[in-house]
This record gives sequence, structure tokens and C-alpha cells, in this order.
Amino acid sequence: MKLVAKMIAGSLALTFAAGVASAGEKWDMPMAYNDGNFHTKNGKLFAEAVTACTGGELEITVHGGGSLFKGNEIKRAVQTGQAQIGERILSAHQNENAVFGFDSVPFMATSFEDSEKLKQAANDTLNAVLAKQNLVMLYSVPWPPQGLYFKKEVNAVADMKGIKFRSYNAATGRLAELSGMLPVQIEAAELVQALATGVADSFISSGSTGYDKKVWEHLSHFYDTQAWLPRNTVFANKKAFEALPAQSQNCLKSSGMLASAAGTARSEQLTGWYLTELAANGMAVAAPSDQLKADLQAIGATMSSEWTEAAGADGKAIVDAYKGM
Ligand code: PCA
Repeated sequence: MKLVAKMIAGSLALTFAAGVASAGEKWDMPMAYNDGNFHTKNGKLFAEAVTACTGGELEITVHGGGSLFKGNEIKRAVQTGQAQIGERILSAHQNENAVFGFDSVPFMATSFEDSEKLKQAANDTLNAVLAKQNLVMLYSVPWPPQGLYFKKEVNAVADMKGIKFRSYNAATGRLAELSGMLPVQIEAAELVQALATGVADSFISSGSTGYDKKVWEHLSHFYDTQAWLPRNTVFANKKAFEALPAQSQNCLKSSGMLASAAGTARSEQLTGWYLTELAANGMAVAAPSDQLKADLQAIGATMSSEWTEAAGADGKAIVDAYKGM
């Protein structure tokens, strides 16, 4: 018996030691949006796919809802290695480099198909910019098309004058300014509070965020302007990425490709459903009036030339590649 006990103890110790020796690398993945959000769910599936692909060599823990780092902290956290991987709406960093705003130029790419083309067109430029910031892009997924939320009927930009408007990046702030509104930049995690306390009475976003945040409790009108499809991008710290064995790097890349396809399909599939839910919860959901459309197109033209100028040669390369597709 003694011998058997010893053998068992011995083999347990060996198993334990082997377990410890092969216990893989552990990465934290901060994400800004709530756990129920489709990007966050997709990010969790991506993390599971990486663990499976690497046979446990690389385990990624997703921290949703800004619980590890707030939305506006995530990019810096990954650049500096406080987190090894994370997701961010890169257009919120277009003040650093206008290229990050490539997906938020009004009416440049307004369908899922065009959004995908624009992404391909921007890929090389974006990779180069991110590499200089110690980041490696793994995948990105578009939000559904952006529409306007208000507390009242709006039929023209003139109706927006003086309204407090929640923005999520420089482009949305600029759109507000050009329509005579008063922008204040607020992360999605704080959107409900801003609406409840009257810090903002309107915003531009997808049906997804309107649904996630139950905005019908505060606002009444949604105009499906389909202005653009901003992307959430998942990127890793470049040094951490390059320190991984080749197999893990390949798993991150291939799982990223899958997550990009799956997330994009989900976004498109849910687009109409979100709007149905807004309406089912009492919101007036409508296409913009001809006047509002024309007004927004004019603002879009201004913003488009402003962006092209700010993004210089990099911006031109993206637009030329996109138009040539
Ligand atoms: N939802 C995010 C960004 C774009 C979107 O559709 C938000 O409103 O913060």
C-alpha cells in the first residue's frame, strides 16, 4: 500500500509539474462595451478560439464593459504592455493620427459591402501606423450603420440647433458642431448616465448601442441616416506578440480572421433587428426626410474634405485604393 501511495503521489507530482511547465501564457483583453454587446460576445469567442488553437499555450481573458481599462484608456494600455491585447474604436484616436478616422467619414462607405472594401483599402496604411505605435492589428468588425437619436422630431439640420449631443470621436463632435449642436465626448459605458442627467439629449450611433442602452427610456426618435460604419479593432502589443512562439502568433492571426468574418456577419444580421426593437419599445424609427438628408450630405462633404486634408498622403492612398475597388 505504501508503495502504491508513493507511486500515486509521485505521478500526481509529475502531472502537476508538467501542468505547471506547460501552463501557457496568459493575456488580458480589455474591451469597452457591455458583456451583452455583439462585439464583446465575438471577442470572447475569439479568445476561446485562440486557446483551442494553441492547445492552451495562450489563454486570453476578456474583460468587458471597460472593467479593466475604460474605453479611452485601452489603446494606451496595450501600447505600453499593461494589457497584451485589447479592443478599441480606433476612430476615437483620430486626433493622434487622422488615419484612425478613415471609417468615420460621412457617406464614404455606408453599406457592409463598402465598409469591407474600405477596410481592405486601409489595411496596409493602418498596419504601418499601428506598428509604429507598438501595435499589431488582429481584426476589426464594423458597427451597424450610424443614425441619429433625438428627443423630438427632426426634419432638417436647422431643427438641431443648440441640442446637447453626445459624441464618441472627433468626427461625431465635428458633425455636431457643423449642425449647430453642442458636442460632449462620452464613452458608451457612460451614455445612459449622460442621457439620464441631461448632459446629452441626442447622439449618433448604431441601433446596437441604442438597444444595448435601452435609450427609449430617455429619447424618442431615431433617424436611420446610415452615415458610416465605424469599426472596433482588436490589436495586440507588438513586443508581446513577437515574443510568442510562431504557432501562437499564427493562431492569433487565423482566429482574428474568423472573428472578423463572424463579427461582421453578426453585425449585418442584427442591423434590422435592432431597429425593430427600438420601434417595439416605442421609438419613432424613420428614414431621414429629404431635407435632413440633403443637409447631412452637405456637412458630410465638408467633413470629407477636412479629413482628406488632415490625413494627407496616407488618407489619399486609402481613398484612391477604395475608389479603385
Ligand atoms: N456604438 C458605439 C460606437 C459606434 C456605435 O454604433 C457608441 O455609440 O459608442
